[in-house]
Amino acid sequence: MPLPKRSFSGIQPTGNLHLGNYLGAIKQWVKLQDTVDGIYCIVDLHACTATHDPVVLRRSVSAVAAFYLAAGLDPAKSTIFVQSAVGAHSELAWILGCVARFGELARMTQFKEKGEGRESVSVGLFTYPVLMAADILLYDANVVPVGEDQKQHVELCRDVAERFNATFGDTFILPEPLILGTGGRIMGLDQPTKKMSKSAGSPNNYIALEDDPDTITRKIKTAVTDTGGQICYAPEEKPGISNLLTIYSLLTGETMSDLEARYTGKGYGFFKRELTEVVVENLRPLQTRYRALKKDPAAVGEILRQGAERAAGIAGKTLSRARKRFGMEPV
Ligand code: ATP
Ligand code: LTN
Repeated sequence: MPLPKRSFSGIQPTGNLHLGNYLGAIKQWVKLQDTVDGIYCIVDLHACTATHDPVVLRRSVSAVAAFYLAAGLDPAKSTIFVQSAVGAHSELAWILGCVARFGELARMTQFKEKGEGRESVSVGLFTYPVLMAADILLYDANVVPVGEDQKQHVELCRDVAERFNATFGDTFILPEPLILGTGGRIMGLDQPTKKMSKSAGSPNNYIALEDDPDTITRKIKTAVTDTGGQICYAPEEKPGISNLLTIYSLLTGETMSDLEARYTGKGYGFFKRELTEVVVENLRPLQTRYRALKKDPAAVGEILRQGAERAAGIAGKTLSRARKRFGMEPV
């Protein structure tokens, strides 16, 4: 496959970023940035699909931006911006909403999971994947590096783009999801059969990128493991230890078989202490950069402003192409 030219992805500013977000998404973005034009968004419009506090939302936007930078996204190589700063996202979302089908949105598992058991859900939560399709298509993205849970949304984006192209003429590039084999789905520490999630009920579910060493130690110590006590990678039979091994392997680059060989005959307690060390040491430089960036909100704001300017230039061209094809040229 020829090298992808552009990558687009985003994270919702809805809470503490965690290891799943880092390993499943952000770490991939950083890896891609020397070979691909990366555009990375803080998707605040998506964050409003659940009840939100405007003040907390603004604070979370700054925190996510600082984490993108602290994790290694370089504004000289990648474009970083806030979704609501580029109006084209909302406009294209309306157009695509008239092309997407109610039935296909109703099949989205994220909508079903997030809506489950709630008395009322916003229309925005239902149309969420249409806005996500607009995000991706506006930038002619070839690849979308995301965690496994977003695969269905990227596939929907392709379907909607294909339908638009077939009906109104070639307009959009069809994107491919880019998902890590292991690591595309980091599981919750307290419930290793479900994905690690910032909206999980308990903070013991995730290791937040901001967690201090004592908190990380406590969370790994209490992480659910499996019966038997062997340290081997078997996600179906031993989801707890397999998840911890995945985290270890992704952070150190060591293969699963090397890790299994090294920890044969060692107990869970020993393995967990070594994993704690790995997590703490990997997060330390990121946290140091994060704290420095938090002290300089003007610098982060300027990076976001410049990012939005570049993003708006690219998005504006795609939007006017789509508008023309859709019959919205000025009369
Ligand atoms: P929420 O649980 O509130 O929906 P989230 O933790 O899933 O939030 P998102 O903002 O929805 O976070 O996801 C941002 C990116 O991180 C996406 O690419 C998503 O696929 C990825 N991601 C989220 N959780 C995980 C996980 N447990 N493992 C791997 N990747 C993940
Ligand atoms: N739905 C994604 C966030 C998101 C996104 C995007 C990811 C919104 N727009 C465009 C990739 C490309 C999520 O992680 N929940």
